[in-house]
Amino acid sequence: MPTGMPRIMNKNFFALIETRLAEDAQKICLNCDDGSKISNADLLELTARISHFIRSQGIEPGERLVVQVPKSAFAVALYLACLRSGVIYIPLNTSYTPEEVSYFLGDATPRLFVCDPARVASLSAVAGQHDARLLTLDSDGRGSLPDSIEGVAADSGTTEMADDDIAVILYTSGTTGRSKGAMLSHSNLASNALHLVDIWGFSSADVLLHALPIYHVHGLFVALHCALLSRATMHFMAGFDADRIVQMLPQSTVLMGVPTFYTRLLKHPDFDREVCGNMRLFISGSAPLLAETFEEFEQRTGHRILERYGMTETGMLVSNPLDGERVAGTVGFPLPEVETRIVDENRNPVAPGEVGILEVKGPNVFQGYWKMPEKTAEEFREDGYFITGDLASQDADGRITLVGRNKDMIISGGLNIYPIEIENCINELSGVVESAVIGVPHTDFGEGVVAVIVSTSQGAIDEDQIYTALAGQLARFKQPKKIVFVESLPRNSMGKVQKNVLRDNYKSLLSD
Ligand code: MLC
Ligand code: AMP
Repeated sequence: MPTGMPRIMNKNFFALIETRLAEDAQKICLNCDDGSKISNADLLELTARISHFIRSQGIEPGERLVVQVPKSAFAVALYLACLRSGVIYIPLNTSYTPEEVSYFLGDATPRLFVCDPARVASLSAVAGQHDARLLTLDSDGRGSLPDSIEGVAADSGTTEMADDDIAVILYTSGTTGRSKGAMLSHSNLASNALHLVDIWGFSSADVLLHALPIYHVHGLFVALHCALLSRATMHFMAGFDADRIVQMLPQSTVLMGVPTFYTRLLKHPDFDREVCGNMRLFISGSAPLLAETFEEFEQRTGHRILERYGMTETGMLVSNPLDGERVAGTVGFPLPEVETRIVDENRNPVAPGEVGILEVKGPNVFQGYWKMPEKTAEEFREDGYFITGDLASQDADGRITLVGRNKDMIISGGLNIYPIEIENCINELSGVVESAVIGVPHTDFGEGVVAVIVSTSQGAIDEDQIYTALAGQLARFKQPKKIVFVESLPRNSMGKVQKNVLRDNYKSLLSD
């Protein structure tokens, strides 16, 4: 059990958050971009009112609430209210199309679906189709959900939860093109959050620049939980804006971001040692941080970025040390209670320095994929280790370096994209014989999507027609940044498309 884990019977993660926030009720928790300041007491009160509303709708613990809303203090309270009432919270990327949202509603069968009022026209039919009641919430905390809690009293009590009860389902793309809902329990969240607060030295003196979206592990769990449990104040920003970050850095102590945050900051003319003078820590994760970014950052600011590694299914797994050597290109050491091993294809442990597949075990590892017991079983070994699909090596001192992925996944600006989902959409278009979607180096996003397409005949389909067709189906970040037409795809003797050849052929297409 991590230090600081109180011996409370109710394993509802909200009980822990509430205890921590209540210890300094007047402290500012969220310092929002619109100038509003939300204290710990304000947040708890809003949470209790939303929770009362959720319960009054007859929504029982274990039932689901799906949200696709812009970032706001109200959205944070909505998340906490779900934890509090035991209702499973399911956040969706705000750029998902109605077609994508329809899949998630069909799979999760939520009682309530909360969306941005600006999208009601395109989403109300989808909600109706899946029997979900539709409510709205915008970036200013306005909408039919806030209207519904007008005058609603704060309820008392936090629903009793056991260790393995599900708190959140986060959808993650899959190798089959079908998204899987990773089920995270209350204790998965609590154990990971408590360890991160400890190992990164979070305290109530911290001011966290929160510029990440709150629908993924990084912004929702890692950043938010660290700040809430330590009673740090958050500068809560709608999204990443380099000008705004530079402006707020002198009043902050910690920034968490994907590597694109850091490469963009390095391009900012006013980003220097002086504006970083009050900062104690820059943390990077979700995608590989290039050694050259690490080095340039240190030269410019004097700070060595702390890189860490994690996954939706597991929360954070490995981190460079707060005190101790942070080595560029490595992700550091396993977190307390996280067991790691690196194995070859025959499942035998590899020698130090050798590359293999990283497998992990610990109290942070998820409870399985929602309604997919077979898929869940495939991803675990008999002895309970979860197969990450990441290729890594570990040196004799225990330090881990990620060297690639065993899964056909692209990470663009910290967002994961599975090529098969895009290939399936392209292959259905008339005029297309087949396609191969690859990730190639991208100056801003680290990797960018390129679609290589074979058409039935020259001119049978053009780029614009493909972009138009994909626009209705796929979120913007998944759409190819470039399309290339070829006569045929390179294949090996087994007939498998050689994506490595394509990646090599087009490696300079999206970078300077
Ligand atoms: C935006 N676009 C992207 C993109 N983000 N395209 C590819 N990849 C992305 N990540 C599109 C936009 O729709 C737009 O398209 C064009 O690219 C330029 O957009 P922008 O205005 O420059 O983008 P911006 O809004 O500034 O967003 C970029 C970003 C954002 C990097 C700040 O993507 C972001 O916040 N990423 C973080 C994602 C994250 O939280 N990952 C953690 C996952 S958890 P057009 O054509 O319309 O102009 C995880 C586990 C772990 O992985 O270990 O943490
Ligand atoms: P997700 O499925 O969105 O949770 O993304 C998890 C994946 O992101 C991991 O399996 C890794 O492939 C990748 N990832 C996370 N952190 C890092 C990192 N620091 N360096 C390289 N890849 C990372």
